[in-house]
Amino acid sequence: LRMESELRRGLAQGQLLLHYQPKASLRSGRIVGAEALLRWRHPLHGMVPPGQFIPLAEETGLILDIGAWVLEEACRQIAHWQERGLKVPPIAINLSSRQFDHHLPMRVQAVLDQYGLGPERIRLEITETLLVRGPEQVIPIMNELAAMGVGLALDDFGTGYSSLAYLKKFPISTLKIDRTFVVGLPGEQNDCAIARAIVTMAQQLRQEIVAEGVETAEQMAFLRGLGCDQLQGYLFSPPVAADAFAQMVIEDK
Ligand code: G
Ligand code: G
Ligand code: NA
Ligand code: MN
Repeated sequence: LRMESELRRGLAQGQLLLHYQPKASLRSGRIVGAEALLRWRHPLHGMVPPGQFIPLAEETGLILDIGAWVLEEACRQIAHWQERGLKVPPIAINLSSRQFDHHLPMRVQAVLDQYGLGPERIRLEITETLLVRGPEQVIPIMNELAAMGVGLALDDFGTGYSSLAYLKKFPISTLKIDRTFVVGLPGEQNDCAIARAIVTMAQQLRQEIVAEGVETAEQMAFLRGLGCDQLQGYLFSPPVAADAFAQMVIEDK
């Protein structure tokens, strides 16, 4: 209860911020995207990672206000970078399943309009937990976002409920291979088989594929060999503050 009110106050008092983790092309090595990741700078406890407060925010519904803040803050930051002449790649924003209602497309459009951004400037990362509500609930919302030109990425792929039958009905432009399958590459045969199957399937479905949690050069080499498009992970860069990310983009020539 105490943490809930502290988090609410933290949101109101500007204690939340976004870090950005770059995604690199496995072909060129260039920065081709980034994921915005929430941080809470608590006045006493310092930087609190989202794993420690997002579950509570989800339970209490505070994630709706936090999610609205994240969307706006990411768009504000992108617009700010663009005004400075920075060529920032598309920024992926995580969405809680609870944000995924029929108002969402309109809300996203309003924030894009507010900051004068085209839909290709952002991506939305969703997780398989959305599917518990059933495809008839979520597919129309996904279709609306896709029609607006906002790309959807399915995060943590392979860990949740997703049935392959649903996958073909979803207008998903990107699959993110969960890091639990990346960690064992290239030594673990099972992880190799799973990674290969996911990449092959994504290619057939014409989805872009991002490997998460890439920490070693051996993992990178294996994923490149599979034809995976992008990597995200500590090997390339941890999540960094906005200014540090901007500097990486400037130096990425
Ligand atoms: O950065 P870290 O590994 O601690 O993130 C933990 C979890 O928090 C991840 O699953 C990530 O997707 C989630 N997360 C990070 N930022 C956001 C956000 O802005 N919104 C939502 N809903 N989840 C986020
Ligand atoms: O659930 P989601 O995929 O959004 O989680 C992203 C989280 O993974 C981020 O909070 C980030 O801190 C973490 N992360 C990013 N790269 C790596 C990595 O190379 N190794 C590990 N263990 N975690 C990572
Ligand atoms: Na994510
Ligand atoms: Mn993920």
